[in-house]
Amino acid sequence: MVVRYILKVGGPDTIVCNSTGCLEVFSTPYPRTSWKVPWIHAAFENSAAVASGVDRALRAKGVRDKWNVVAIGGDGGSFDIGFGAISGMLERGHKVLYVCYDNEAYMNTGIQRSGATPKFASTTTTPAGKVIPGKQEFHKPLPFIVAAHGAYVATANVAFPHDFMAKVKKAFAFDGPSYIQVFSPCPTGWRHPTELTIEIAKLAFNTNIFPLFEIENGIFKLNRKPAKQLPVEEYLQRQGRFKHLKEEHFAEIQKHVDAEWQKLLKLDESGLKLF
Ligand SMILES: Cc1ncc(C[n+]2csc(CCOP(=O)(O)OP(=O)(O)O)c2C)c(N)n1
Repeated sequence: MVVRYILKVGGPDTIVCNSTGCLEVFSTPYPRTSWKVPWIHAAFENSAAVASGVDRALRAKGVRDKWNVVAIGGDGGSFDIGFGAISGMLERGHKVLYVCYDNEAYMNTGIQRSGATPKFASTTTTPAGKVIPGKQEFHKPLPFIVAAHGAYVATANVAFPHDFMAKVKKAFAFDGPSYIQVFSPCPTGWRHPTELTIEIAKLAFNTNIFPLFEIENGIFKLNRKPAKQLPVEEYLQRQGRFKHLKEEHFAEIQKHVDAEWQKLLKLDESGLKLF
């Protein structure tokens, strides 16, 4: 879904640099490919560096305006191992859109925790049991870390395709680096039926677990607010990775989500230029 929406906006004149991960694996089973646009398989950690090189090469050839350049990586490839390459791409000011499809763990290699995995999620490296109730840390605030570099930043969600595509359009038009983090449930890793994917993605929005916002010219803007905020249990209880959670865990997550949401509301109202 993420790729379909990006390419609906970008069209055939789009060059894709793809980090190692689920997307690369399932879209290129040797000797076939699902891609009908120029596509480069980067290593796990360096799609942002490869895309930076593509940007420079197109400039050298005098054809930069003809192409959209997008780097795509999972959250492991973006939050953790590829973070240095992303930071370099942003700091050098390349005209590249980096899209992180955020399925909240290293899924391709069997559901290991990443810096994007939410607190208390059970993964193979943070297994819920007698010792710990799943991952012990909250996730890394990557959109803000990216925004501090001066890039155009947005969050998106596969359940809101028009919002996502409008942000992709804006990013491709922006003369500099941009970053979109798109919420993308993984039925295998989150242990929910595939047909609940969009329902779960909508619940992440309606519980304020994954807010939709932009940071443009350093100014934070909430794009939409849930008509009625739902309790986090509604989202968490539908997924096997959270099935061990007790009342106290729900309460801790709710408290954290509410505090974060209050912060975002204040930022939104302030109109403050953060970066
Ligand atoms: C340097 C390096 N370390 C480890 C791996 C093994 N590896 C390949 S894909 C992957 C996980 C990818 O996770 P993520 O970026 O979150 O994408 P997803 O699989 O969830 O789509 C790992 C650990 C690798 N290819 N290269």
